[in-house]
Parts: sequence; C-alpha cells; structure tokens
Amino acid sequence: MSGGKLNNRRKMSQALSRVANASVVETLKNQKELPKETLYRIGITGAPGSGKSTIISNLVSKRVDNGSRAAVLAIDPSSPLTKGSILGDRIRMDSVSNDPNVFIRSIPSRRSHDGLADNTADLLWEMEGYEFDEVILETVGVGQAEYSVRALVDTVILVLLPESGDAVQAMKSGILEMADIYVINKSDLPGAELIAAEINEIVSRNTYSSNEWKPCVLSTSNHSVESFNALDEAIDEHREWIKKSIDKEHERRSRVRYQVQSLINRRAEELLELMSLKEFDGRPKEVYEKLIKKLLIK
Ligand SMILES: Nc1nc2c(ncn2[C@@H]2O[C@H](COP(=O)(O)OP(=O)(O)OP(=O)(O)O)[C@@H](O)[C@H]2O)c(=O)[nH]1
Ligand SMILES: [Mg+2]
Repeated sequence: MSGGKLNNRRKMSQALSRVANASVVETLKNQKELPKETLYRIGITGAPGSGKSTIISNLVSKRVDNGSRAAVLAIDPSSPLTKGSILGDRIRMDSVSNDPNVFIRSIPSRRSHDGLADNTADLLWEMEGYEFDEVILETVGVGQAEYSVRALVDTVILVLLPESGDAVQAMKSGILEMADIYVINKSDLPGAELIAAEINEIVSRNTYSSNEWKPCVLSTSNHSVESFNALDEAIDEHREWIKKSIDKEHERRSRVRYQVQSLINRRAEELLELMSLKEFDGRPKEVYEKLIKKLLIK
C-alpha cells in the first residue's frame, strides 16, 4: 500500500472518530469548509438482512477495479444497552477492506430511528477532501422510515427480497417512490422474478418526462458476480443523469438544512440529558422555555 494512500485513510479514520465522538458545540467549532465539488454519494437501504453489506462488498470491488476510490460508511444498529456498534458489516465486507483504495467504517446508529445515525450528516461532511471518489452509505434497515437517506445522498438504492409481501410493504410505506434503483437481491431464491415483475409494474404506472429519471429494477445474487455488472452500470448512468439534471445549489441547501435540523435535535437531546429530573417541575411550557433559553446560549 502506498504511504500517501495509507496516510490518507488513517487521517480520515482519525477525523471520523473525532467527529463521531464530538458534542454539537465541538462539531460546529471544528467544521471544515466544503470543497466546490463534493463526493458522489450512493445510499443503500432495505430491510435487515436483505444483503446490503454483501451488495456493497461486490459493488466496491467492481468499482475499485474500474479505478474508483470508494469510502463506505455503514450504520450499525446500536444495542440499546451499550449504545455500541455490533460491527457485523465490517466483517461482511472484509474481502475488500484491505484494498488501499477502499475505506470502510461502521458507526453505531445511536439515538436515531430513521436508519441513519444522528451525526451521519456531520460524518459525510468530514469525509470530503481525502482523495476518495465516492461514498457508499449503508443504512440500518428500519422498514418505514428510510426517507432520510434521500436527503443526504445522490443515488438511492432500495434492496428488496424475493419474499412475497416485500413489494407491497414497500409501496405502502411510500418508500418505493424515493429510490432511483431497485435491487431484488438473493435472486437465487424462489420468487425473485415475481417481485421484479411487481416492482416493474409499479414503476411503469408512473409517467416520466424525457428529463426525469425512470427508476430501474435489477436482480442480484451473491452467487453470480456478473449480476452486479448491471447495478454498477445503472449507478454510473444515474450519476451521469444527476450531473445534467440536478440543481446542485438547491441540493446543497437541502443537505445543510437537514444537517442543521440534526444538530438542533442532538443539542436538545444533550440538554435534556443534562437537566435533572427536578427541572421538569411545572408546566411543559415553562420547561420548554427553559430549554429553548439553554439552546440559545452557546
Ligand atoms: N441466498 C443468498 N443469500 C445472500 C445473498 N446476499 C447475501 N446473503 C446472505 O444474507 C445474509 C445477510 O446479508 P448482509 O449482507 O449482512 O445483509 P444486510 O442487509 O447488510 O444486513 P444488516 O446490515 O444486518 O441489515 C448473510 O447471511 C448473507 O450471506 C444472496 O444473493 N443470496
Ligand atoms: Mg449490513
């Protein structure tokens, strides 16, 4: 491994640990300038065990073979007792983790319930400037509330399983409308063609104008390395479409808005944790006003 690349990985790793452990005040104090061109971000979401980490592992090795340098940020479900990460993803992605052009980091989901960690936006921001080309974000599979990932990444991939009901569930939760690419994973199992047909049917019900992205539906299986070629190509196609079609300024503002919202939520959590139970005496209105005053004081 070349010294420069190793150094860069180490620097990014240290910086991410610093951000992961920082309070809101520290995060704000140490935040760096964003470069003009930010990293391309791919988000992979889907139910627990649907194969997100396995897909990332296959995808990363393909993309790195094609000359890309990829950084993976995987949100691990936190144990409610330890608030720690179970690091399962790290193990599943071991086959690519020693490549100098790959960086993998698992972070605990902590207090958050939306499939991301409450400091995901800060961590993604920190990942800029270490000479990687793209970031792949794996969310915790939480079923209903995976919309948040949409706010933070360029390309959303939703992983579905060939079990009956997955398509219907996804449609009910509205999640089908927010993905750019649908992947039916474990297509070696029975039922894959059926769900692919169902999703295709749902997608084709919508009409897309010539400048809109029409989501694609693909099937992958860990038993067929080739099945990931089409996914790799679909990602590149979507990236090209984004370059032509997305208002970068608008997107940047939306991301900053999301991040500010996360920081406010976290700050409120921090202050609530610091307040003693006695301070909750009185009407909620008074406690709320006390908290707002604290929030406004640096
Ligand atoms: N049959 C089959 N099994 C698969 C395939 N891909 C992954 N698996 C298995 O599915 C299980 C879960 O895979 P992961 O990649 O950990 O899934 P995940 O979505 O990252 O899981 P969480 O992060 O825990 O939500 C593992 O036992 C994999 O070996 C596939 O294409 N076919
Ligand atoms: Mg995983």
